Amino acid sequence: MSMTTTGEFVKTAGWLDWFSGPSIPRLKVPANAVDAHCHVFGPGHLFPYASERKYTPCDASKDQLFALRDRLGFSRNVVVQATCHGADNRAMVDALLHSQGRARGVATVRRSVTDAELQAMHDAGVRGVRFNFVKRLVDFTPKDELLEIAGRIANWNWHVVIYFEAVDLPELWDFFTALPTTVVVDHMGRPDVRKPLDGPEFGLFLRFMREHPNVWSKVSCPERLSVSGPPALHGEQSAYQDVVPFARTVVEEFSDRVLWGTDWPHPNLKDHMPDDGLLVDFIPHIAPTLELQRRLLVDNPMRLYWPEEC
Ligand code: 0GY
Repeated sequence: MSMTTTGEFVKTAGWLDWFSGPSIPRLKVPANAVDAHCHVFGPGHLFPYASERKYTPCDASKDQLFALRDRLGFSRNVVVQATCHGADNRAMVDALLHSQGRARGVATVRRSVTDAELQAMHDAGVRGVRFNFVKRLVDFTPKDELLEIAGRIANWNWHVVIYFEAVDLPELWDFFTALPTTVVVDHMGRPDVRKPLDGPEFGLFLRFMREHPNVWSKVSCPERLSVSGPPALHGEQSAYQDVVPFARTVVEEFSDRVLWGTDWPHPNLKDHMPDDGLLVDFIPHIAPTLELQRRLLVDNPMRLYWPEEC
């Protein structure tokens, strides 16, 4: 099915739309499972895409996100502000407000954000801000501005989500380790899975987590990190196998500081669009025991996003 972008927006050339018929996962996730990394896009006629965006996606509404949540057997979402909406958090906040308390959010804010705006976002369910260092997605924001924001959001007991490429970790190390809050890394810091698991690059990421107990990691996005590819190419059992050792290492060593998410609606994929049901069925490859699955999908995200219910 082809999906459109509404309003005056035209999708980026070659854009891959999210997959509208995901399979029902064979894995029955535990009660209260949280999809801790997903987005909403627009719809553009209600929530226009930001002028500074680097891509124009197809629309992906809150109702479509909630339908996916139910189909996959999940209970809750963490909706992360996508860069195509810049620092205009209205689409994300609207999703939280219509979730009946079953969604929390991560916002993008600028230095100019007021305390009243932060409080309103907190009341809607926002619990973090995202700092993005992936150059194809955002323009540079000065580190002193980000540190100032981190200091302010700490007053609401929010955390900072950081998105960066593995090669940039050495340069960003001092900044990341100076952050005063819990720090959540998107997609394990995007390891190059062609490089060795025990090589210096992934070794630095593991050291980052070992030496800093405030650092958590999402073990999401095998479809984004994999070079060996999806099930259609290699058969379901070997889907994204090159990512497994990296994610499993992180899950097993830091089982109380890992989160998982679909990354629906999967922005900027170039070669294939994953079936979200199969992504759920990938979880036992990286979290092989029921105990690890419960920590990854329930205990950890609940502690971070719904501590009042723990
Ligand atoms: C992701 C990954 C990407 C994009 C964004 O906010 C975004 O635009 O996060 C990406 O292109 O790698 O986590 O959704």
